[in-house]
Amino acid sequence: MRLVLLGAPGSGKGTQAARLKDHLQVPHISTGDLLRAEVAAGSKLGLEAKSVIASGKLVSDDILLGMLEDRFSRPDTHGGFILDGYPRNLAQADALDALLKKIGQPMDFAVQLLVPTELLVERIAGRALAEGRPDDTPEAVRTRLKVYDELTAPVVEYYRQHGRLTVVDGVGSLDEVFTRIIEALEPAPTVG
Ligand code: B4P
Repeated sequence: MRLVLLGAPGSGKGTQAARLKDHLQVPHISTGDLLRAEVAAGSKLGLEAKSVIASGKLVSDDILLGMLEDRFSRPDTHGGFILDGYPRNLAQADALDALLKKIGQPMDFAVQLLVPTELLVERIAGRALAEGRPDDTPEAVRTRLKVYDELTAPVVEYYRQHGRLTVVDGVGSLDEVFTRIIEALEPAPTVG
């Protein structure tokens, strides 16, 4: 299965993708994790991305596409994947479709996790205390939510218009949200 998870920061994409990966037996590709690994390794790309991530803005489309092409060239993606954190703007959505067409792996589903803003802020504040991620500061979170509304929300419409969007209520326990996603991915029973 080829799946993309969409949702605002804190909506549970990374959290649910980690569970879905075991259930669906396909790799979890998180562009946030790929970028954080570059930062941790101190690579040239990581050095370029570090301050952009900490500010809550988007890293350049060119860097992301290069990273993604590299990831999709690995054979573990040939049987499907869960993409989390990409696309984050319409240019990335177009680039992804072109890339997947080129490798003959069109997207099956886009799942949007829907969570109200107050709850997003609360969850990220919880993670800030637990993990101290540099982009979980109140100022960076404000920027990330604004970037989501302005640049990423249109991506949800993009998948809706292409008939590939499923919206899932992201409020509830981790198990509840997980079960909703699995149910949303199941084919509708045929009648008669
Ligand atoms: P990401 O790593 O994608 O960060 P995110 O949007 O905050 O989502 P994440 O997956 O981490 O959190 P989740 O909702 O699971 O991106 C970080 C940065 O990298 C971006 O700001 C940008 O700078 C850069 N970047 C990444 N991709 C890019 C791209 N394509 N283009 C340009 N730049 C890019 O969880 C959040 C918290 O909620 C966790 O603490 C979790 O435990 C909690 N939670 C989850 N589900 C819950 C539930 N049901 N109940 C209670 N708590 C829950």
